[in-house]
Amino acid sequence: MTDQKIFNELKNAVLSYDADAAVKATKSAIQAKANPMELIEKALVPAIDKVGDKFEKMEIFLPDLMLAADAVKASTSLLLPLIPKGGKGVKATVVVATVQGDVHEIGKNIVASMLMARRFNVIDMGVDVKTSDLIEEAKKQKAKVICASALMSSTLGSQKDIVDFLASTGDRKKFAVLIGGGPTSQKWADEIGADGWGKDANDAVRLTEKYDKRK
Ligand code: B12
Repeated sequence: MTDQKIFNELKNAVLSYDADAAVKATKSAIQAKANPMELIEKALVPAIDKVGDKFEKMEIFLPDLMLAADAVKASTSLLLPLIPKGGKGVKATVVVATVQGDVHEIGKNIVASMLMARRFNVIDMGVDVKTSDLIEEAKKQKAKVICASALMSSTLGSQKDIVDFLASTGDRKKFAVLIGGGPTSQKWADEIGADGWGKDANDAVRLTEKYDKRK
């Protein structure tokens, strides 16, 4: 079990918009053998959520939000490679992306890393990925699953575009389309005809494993 002091140090680094302090806290947490996923879930995510709330209430402004995000990214870039990889062999190919119009990447990166740790062949296309490019790549790579992340109400429509685009080209059944991100929900997934919705990276892995078993 990780010491509360370690979580607090990392949380406070994000809350004070300090990437250097986040790196320092992450390095000492790693040295203390803290669990990387626990650090992400119990320190980084609550801290960036708190910053997001302050931004929504206009208590802070975009430059602070950007600095806090930099602190989270600096820490996750040290933690994500440490997630233990299990077993041998490679499972299905999964294309992961943040949808067109959306540059939020932290959650998408966590999803991609967790899938890699579970031996999926992950093609991470990055952020603000054009719907047609995403589908072209999924076809080229013979992917089984597409994971699409959207963090804003204004970009939810891009998730629907993926499902609609596949239907319009007769390719809908070739891929399981999984969606996630802040404003998404099971209701939204049902509404747009996505195959699954997940609240976190564990759900992304669970659903991908389910569709990997499908013929
Ligand atoms: C960090 C951040 C930023 C950073 C992003 C940095 C980066 N490199 O990623 C920066 C500063 C760049 C930014 C910019 C903007 N942001 Co911003 N941002 C956030 C913030 C605070 C945190 C997001 C985050 O990283 N969370 C942590 C991760 C771990 O969580 P997550 O992404 O939800 O992912 C988890 C799950 O959702 C799930 N998941 C994610 N994807 C998927 C996919 C699948 C398939 C599955 C199964 C699961 C899954 O698993 C993940 C891990 O557990 C949120 C507030 C919030 N609480 O979400 C606002 C927020 C998303 N941003 C917001 C806004 C408005 C903006 C800007 C428009 C601001 C502006 N005026 O310019 C721009 C957008 C630019 C654009 N075109 O995209 C709003 C959106 C409001 C809305 N509902 O539409 C929010 C909600 C803040 C707010 N409350 O007002 N932002």
